[in-house]
Amino acid sequence: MTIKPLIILPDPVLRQVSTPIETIDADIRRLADDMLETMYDAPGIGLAAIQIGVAKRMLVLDVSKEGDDKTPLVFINPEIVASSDERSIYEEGCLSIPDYYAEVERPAAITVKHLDRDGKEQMIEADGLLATCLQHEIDHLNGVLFIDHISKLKRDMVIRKFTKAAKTRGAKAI
Ligand code: GNR
Ligand code: NI
Repeated sequence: MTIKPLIILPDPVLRQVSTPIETIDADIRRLADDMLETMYDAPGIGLAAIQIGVAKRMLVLDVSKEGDDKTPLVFINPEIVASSDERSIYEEGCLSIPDYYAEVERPAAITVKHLDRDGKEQMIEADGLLATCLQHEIDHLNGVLFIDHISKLKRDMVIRKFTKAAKTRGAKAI
């Protein structure tokens, strides 16, 4: 297993729409393992493949509490098939937008259809942090970031800050 470098805002790769996975083979399972290792190392509670530069519709997450047993989950080609009218607000962060947090309102509960790492069809009902995290990750598969759900003023501020930081990093590398 390998820890992969994370793609950071404003890298346009984060805006790519990921494509469905057709066959779940050894390469895909290795990708899932690398994503989990990268997520645990960060540390984060979720990761989409595009965050390590792979435009495939796969996400991993683990919303278990610290101290409890780890519960790594792999979702391949996930689809939200139902969303509650009830909404909930969570303070979100993103490994691709380090050290920035903002409240986001989303459906409180969702039903997700997907394939697991063995290629078996699964359907899960999620609420709480799991529902929020799944929606955050499925957004990544569509090139959407959590800052797209906040005010344009705040979003532009964050993008400007990260664009400046990226330029400084580039200049330092010269
Ligand atoms: O680690 C993460 N924490 C988090 C907190 C609230 C809502 C969503 C998340 S996902 C984030 C990891 C990440 O960037 N996944 O794409
Ligand atoms: Ni994210």
